Amino acid sequence: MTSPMYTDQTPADVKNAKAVHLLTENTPNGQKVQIFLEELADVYGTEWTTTLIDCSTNEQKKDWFLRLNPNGRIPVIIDNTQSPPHSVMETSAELLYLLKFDTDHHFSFKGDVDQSELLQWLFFWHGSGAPYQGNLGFFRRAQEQNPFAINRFRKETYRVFNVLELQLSGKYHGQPKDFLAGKGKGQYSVADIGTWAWVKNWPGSGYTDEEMKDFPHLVKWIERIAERPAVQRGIGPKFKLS
Ligand SMILES: N[C@@H](CCC(=O)N[C@@H](CS)C(=O)NCC(=O)O)C(=O)O
Repeated sequence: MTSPMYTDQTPADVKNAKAVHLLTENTPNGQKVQIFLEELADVYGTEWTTTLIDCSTNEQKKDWFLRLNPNGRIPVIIDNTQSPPHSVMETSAELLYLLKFDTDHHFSFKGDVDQSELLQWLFFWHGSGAPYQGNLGFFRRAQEQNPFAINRFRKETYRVFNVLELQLSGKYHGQPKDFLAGKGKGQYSVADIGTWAWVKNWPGSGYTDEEMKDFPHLVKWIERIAERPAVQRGIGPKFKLS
């Protein structure tokens, strides 16, 4: 017998959602998916509903939530147009799932080679960026200060910023790029969305303006993406717990 996806404890707005439903909190990981849904709304009119989770209360560790994501972390999307509803955990898997709405390839690529670049940069940040910047934040905020750990994650995040700078500067492929993946100057894609949501927080991660001068193309890329209305909405008040 299969265990039900929703229980008496599942909030009504989650249970009763009809289309894509997002469980999120306005953190870098949450923002990745928030931004992409806003982008899809601008281009395709995609509609979805949202439940804001307050992770400080450990709602994400409760049984009703673990049925949707046994990892007990936000964000999660549930596609209620599938029968039974289909839940997706892990931000990059969520962005890739939502690409099914991007039928005209505004945020992805038709060609295998360009799409392979998108996947490389999306995975690069997921596996080699977010864990370092996330741990840097964790150890910087921790009551018990551990200089060794802070130094390790600070250096690694800085190194990873430099990898992004190498890609955007075109140092090894001839031409500066506006976006991480795609031919020539590149095309804005979910690889940029997944990465930007974290990297834009460099001041909060403790880097100085002086240090960021080492990454001029990365800083311009942060500013370029920040100008997008969907990005501004995706990190804006509608996703903030009151
Ligand atoms: N690898 C996961 C990370 C998700 C994650 O760490 N989410 C954080 C918020 S940024 C969270 O839920 N923290 C609460 C907790 O760990 O209980 C993903 O990409 O979805």
